[in-house]
Amino acid sequence: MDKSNVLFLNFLDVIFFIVCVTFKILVYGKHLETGHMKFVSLFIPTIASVMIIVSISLFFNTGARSRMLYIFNIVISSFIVSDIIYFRYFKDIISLPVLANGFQLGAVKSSVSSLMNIKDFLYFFDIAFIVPFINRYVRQYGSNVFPDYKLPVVMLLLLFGVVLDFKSFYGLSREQPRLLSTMYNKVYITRKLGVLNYHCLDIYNSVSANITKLVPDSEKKIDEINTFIDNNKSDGKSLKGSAEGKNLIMIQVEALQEFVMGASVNGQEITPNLNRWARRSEYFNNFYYQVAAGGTSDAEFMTNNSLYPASAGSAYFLYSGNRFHAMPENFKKKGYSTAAFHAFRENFWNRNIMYKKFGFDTFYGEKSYRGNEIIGMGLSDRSFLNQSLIKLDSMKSPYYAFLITLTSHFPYDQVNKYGNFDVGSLNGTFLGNYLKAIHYTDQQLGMFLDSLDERGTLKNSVVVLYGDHYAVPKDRGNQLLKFLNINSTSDVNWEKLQKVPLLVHFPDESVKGVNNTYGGEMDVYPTVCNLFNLPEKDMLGKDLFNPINQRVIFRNGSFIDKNYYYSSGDNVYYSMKTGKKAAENDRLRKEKENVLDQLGYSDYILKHNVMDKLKK
Ligand code: GP9
Ligand code: MN
Repeated sequence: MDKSNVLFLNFLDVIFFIVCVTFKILVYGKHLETGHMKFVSLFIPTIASVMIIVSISLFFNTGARSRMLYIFNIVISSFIVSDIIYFRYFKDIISLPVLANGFQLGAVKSSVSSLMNIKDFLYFFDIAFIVPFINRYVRQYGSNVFPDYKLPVVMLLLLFGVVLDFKSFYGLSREQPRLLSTMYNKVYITRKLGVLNYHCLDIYNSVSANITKLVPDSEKKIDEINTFIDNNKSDGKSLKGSAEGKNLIMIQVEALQEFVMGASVNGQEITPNLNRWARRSEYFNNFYYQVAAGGTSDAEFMTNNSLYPASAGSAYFLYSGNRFHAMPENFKKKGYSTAAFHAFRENFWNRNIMYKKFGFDTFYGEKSYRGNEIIGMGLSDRSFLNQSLIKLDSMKSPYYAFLITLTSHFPYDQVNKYGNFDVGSLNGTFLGNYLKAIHYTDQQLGMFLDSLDERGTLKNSVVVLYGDHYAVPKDRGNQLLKFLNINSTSDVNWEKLQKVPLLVHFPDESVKGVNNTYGGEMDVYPTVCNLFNLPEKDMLGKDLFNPINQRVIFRNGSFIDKNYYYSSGDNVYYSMKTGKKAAENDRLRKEKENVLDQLGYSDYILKHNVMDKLKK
């Protein structure tokens, strides 16, 4: 075979691949129209992933090399074009679990062809009209990579790609620690790491989750879980069936932390409306959020399933193929109609798929609302709650309605849209901004609850309202401790602040008062089952009106109760009374093991998808 005299022509296929595929990925990045798209930052991970492919291809002889690059070009371009079409409709990137479930559930409502654009096919132009010629040329005149130094050259290129790529992944994992395992913001990952890295990460996460599912489940383990579930039920009958046949309106409030309840800033109540409604409700003041990496979605997952969140990643993505016995399905068996309301992208946190799995008849997402007032991430709580009132009116009773608010979402920087709540010396601080945001949301919730009251809806409805998770991250903790006049920065004091309010409002306010029972999001579903007389079969939480214990378990194995806080990270117990460290004793050690068992049961149920094999 003749060799070309010009070196670069020997590697025309390689050079073309590097230039063209990098260009395609960068242009695609621009399609994601996320505002401040930076080419430079996308360039590094993109070129890194391209170099990895190229270095592997250089191992082979010219024919195989050009064919391999050709196939990769086709695969990458197909990913890009399908992603673009998907993005047009969902404003998100395709992922394997979504593909596996979404299409089968009819999630793609609009036909693919109507979303296609003739320009999309430009991504295939080179594949059809250029690469075949280049490949023919290279097969004739091209040469293998420097035969004498093949291994070192290839290894060097590979190392270059891997190190550069690793740097980008590492940087992102530092910037947003839970992002890579949960993939909750796929657009962001793609923007930061490039489409190639994104899809590799997606495949890795899905495959590793599926491998654990393949291990067969054991009868023994299922018996053990069933025994636990049996012993976990209380004999108490307090308020049993007291809400039978009534509606349930459950409101999950974004970043509503408990410390704002009853508190004032600059001489004014922060949450005057929630304070007023708390007085008219059963108010749980020792109620903790128990979310892990799945944030908001973990809170929803727990309150509707009484299962713990995934130990890593998000249950909404990892277990979207599972069978659940969720609250909506349970209500539906009693003839209820059910709907979820959240005016944000339907597929964010995989909600469109999970809500169907849970048995919601309807999901009113972003597309079901008029986008007439945007604050921060999306539709304002004011508009969301106003439009939801109308939707609620049209629901067939009895119903279960689950609403999730959005405006008071981190980083609380839309201060001039929250109204003019003056937080005095806290103006311009992170905490001050949060107080403004939550004051705004409190106003909208007040309007919503008052309207339900005026319409007479509350006469035949129970309202459950709680916060999803913390508002103030630990690295801003000092501002909060100062605001609350807490001098000690000890772990137990911080932990005591990780509460969210829980209000249960009964028709005619037949039950109200402050309830000190220790509980958390895991306990909402069993509590609802008791009130509405729903079968309570396979839940890991407890009924808060008939508590069998006073313990709250966190995903990382820490737990808190009236007397002790156990911090799993450093394996230390604290006395709740004195705040001082406490020595481990037999009872505590047993408790610690028991906690890990319970988390393990939840993991087992999810990983092996055995909900239907548990207690009937
Ligand atoms: C968006 C919202 C945010 O739909 O639920 O989730 P978070 O970031 O709080 O987990
Ligand atoms: Mn949230």
